[in-house]
Order: sequence, then C-alpha cells, then structure tokens
Amino acid sequence: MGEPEIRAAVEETAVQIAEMEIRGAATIADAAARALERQATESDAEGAEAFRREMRAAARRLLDTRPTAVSLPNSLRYVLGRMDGDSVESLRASTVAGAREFRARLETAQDDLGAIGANRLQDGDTVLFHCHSTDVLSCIEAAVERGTSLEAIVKETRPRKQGHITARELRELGVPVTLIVDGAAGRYLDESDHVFVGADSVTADGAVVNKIGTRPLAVTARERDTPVVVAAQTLKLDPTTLSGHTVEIEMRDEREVVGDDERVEIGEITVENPAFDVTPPRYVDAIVTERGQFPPESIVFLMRELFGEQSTRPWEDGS
Ligand code: RI2
Repeated sequence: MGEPEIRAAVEETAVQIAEMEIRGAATIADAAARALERQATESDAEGAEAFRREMRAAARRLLDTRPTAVSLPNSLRYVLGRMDGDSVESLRASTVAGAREFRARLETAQDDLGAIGANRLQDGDTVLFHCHSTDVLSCIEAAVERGTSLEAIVKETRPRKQGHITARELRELGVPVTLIVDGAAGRYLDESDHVFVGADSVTADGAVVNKIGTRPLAVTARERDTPVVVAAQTLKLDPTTLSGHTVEIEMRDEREVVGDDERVEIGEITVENPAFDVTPPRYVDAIVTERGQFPPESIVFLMRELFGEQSTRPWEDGS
C-alpha cells in the first residue's frame, strides 16, 4: 500500500498557511476546510478505506503547518467528523457537505459575535487594537453599521506589522486611525475606552493565546482600568485543554525580527521569535463569542457543553 495521494490544492494551502500568506485563525480554518473539500472532490481513491486514508493524510499535512491556532484542528475535526458512508461517493458527498456547512457556520458565527461585541461600544469611544483579527473587526463593523462613532489607536504589532492591515480595514469602515509603535501603548491607554484583541486559542482556564504582545498590553490595561475584550468565536476554544494539554507557542524564523545584514552587523547573538503569548484570565474582562459574552473563568462551561470531556483526533490512522 503506497502513501496516500495528497492533492496539489492541499499542498498549496499548507504552504500558504506556513508562510502566512493565509493567516488569522478564522481565515486559516476556512482555508483548511476548503482544502479538505478539494481533496474530497478531486480524489481518485479506489475504495472507501483508501479515500479515508487520503483524507486523514491531507488533514495531517494541513495540521503540520502552524501549531498554535486551535481553529485549524477544530476545522479538521468538524469536516472529518462529518465524513460518513461506506462508498467513495457517499464519503465524498458527506465530506463536501461538511466542509461547506463548516464554512457557512464560520461566517454566521462571526456576524453573531460582531453584533454582541458591538453592544460594548458607545458613541465617541476610542478603541486600542493589537494585531489583525477578523473577529474583532466584525464587532467594529457592527457598531459602525449602527451609527456608533469610534476612533482607533492601532499598535503596529511587530515583527510582521499586522497592525497595518487593521489600520487599513478600519479606514475602509470610516474609523479615524492613529498608528503607534508597540512600545507607545501604555501612553495611549490613558485615552482609550477599550482594548479589543482576537485569539488564536482560548484554554479551559480562560487564558487567551494571542499575537505576541497581547499579554503586556493586557497587564498595563488592567493597571489603568481599561477593559480588555477578547473577540473569539467558539472555534477558538481548545478542547484538548479540558484534559490538561497545553498550547504550543509557535516559534517563527528569526529573519522576521532581524535581517541577514543587520544580524551580521550586530555580531554573534541569539534571536528568538515567538509568534504568540498567553494572557492569564485575570487580565481579561470578557470573551465575546457568537454564543454571548463570558467572563474568562466561566468559558470552561461553554467548552464542556460544546465538546464534552473528550477531544477527538480524527486525522490519525486507526481513529
Ligand atoms: P481572527 C492571528 O494570528 C492574530 O493573533 C489574531 O488575533 C488571531 O489570528 C485571530 O484572528 P496570525 O495568523 O480569527 O496573524 O480573529 O499569526 O481573524
């Protein structure tokens, strides 16, 4: 029995996720579901078991790309969990239907979350942003559509400057933006009414794993009584943390921090580039999901309701 054939569309998506051409937890989940759909549609596996093996191998290839955002394994769980049947045709049809259902739910969830997050925002508020999160921007878009007038302070978010994407999208929504370097956040917290951040994973104890720099921002915000709101669809809840697993923090290439020439100029040093940090629940005021707003300490009850006590690994052979 040879290696299962992974379709080019899956390989391309995996490379794009690893290189962050496709990025952002929800966008990655959407792309992974779309890639599994392509694998199912294009597969020429002969026999139901060969088809299942291919789908599991494709899911593992996608999973191998970036370790931190739980939206990726949750997307694979959803789609493979819907794969059902005893012929290639029935397996294909159920997988495609599962992928489409997942993507439709993703969009609805983000709209519902946005409507809830917008309730926190008052006319004339200033919001401080870190990184680029489609869940956060959905809250702002909903508020703007209601006629709420907002101002934005946007951290540039080194090393990859995703703050620039946030700044551009806020401008497109008609929100006036002030861009600041990351180190200036403390000063601008004094004039901010809220901090809004996204999440790549939320753990059972209510800790928030998000873009590096979220934790120091949240700690400083707490010291100044500026509420920290995390916009995170339930897709960002990590079921493996219910049974004590921890979230792996992705370490990325040092060239995102310092260029080759600069490095030679500095001399022999070590460069580290963690992509995410962990903000403990005591620094977070609320986690806004499509199911409502939760104090971080109570998110475990929602997790149990959604996932039970067990998390599945349907991409493993023999599962
Ligand atoms: P949405 C991003 O990670 C950011 O950390 C952002 O807060 C999070 O994903 C969630 O994004 P990266 O892929 O799902 O830029 O809200 O490393 O779009």
